[in-house]
Amino acid sequence: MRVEFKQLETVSDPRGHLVSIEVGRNIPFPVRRVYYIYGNKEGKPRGYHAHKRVKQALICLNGRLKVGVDDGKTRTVYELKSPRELLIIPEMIWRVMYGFSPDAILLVLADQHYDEADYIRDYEAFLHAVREKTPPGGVPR
Ligand code: T46
Repeated sequence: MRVEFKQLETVSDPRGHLVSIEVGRNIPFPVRRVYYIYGNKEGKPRGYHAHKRVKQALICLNGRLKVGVDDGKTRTVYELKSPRELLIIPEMIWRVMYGFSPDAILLVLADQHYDEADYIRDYEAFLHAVREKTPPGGVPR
């Protein structure tokens, strides 16, 4: 699984808009945990970690924010600015969330329950773990 940024199918009619999240259709993993982040203070970035196993799907329900993702080789920044956008982040991706607008609400769907032991919070340790998995030449073991 790779980082994926997708537009969610939206059903619009004169009343407004409806977006449906369905495991196996637009979410490529079972969902065992849902959490959301709101009221994030300006200039207070979050994240700075990777997960050993947890996969997540991020949707900015209101406002906007940026998400920087890093697989150990390439860094990409996504701006989440619409509830129609979905960012899938698989395991072993370093992430930083920043640039939250005051009204931002970030919804996260995760495939596993919360477990601090799943976090890699040291960037050097993350790089080391990624390089162990991918030897020179880039062919994963
Ligand atoms: C991630 C990004 C997108 C819980 O008790 N249960 C939970 O499900 C989560 C996610 C966190 N917590 C506790 C652990 C910490 O004491 O909430 C506190 C803040 O967590 P953290 O500093 O890890 O939050 P963020 O915003 O840096 O990262 C979170 C998720 O932890 C992480 O998995 O990918 O959002």
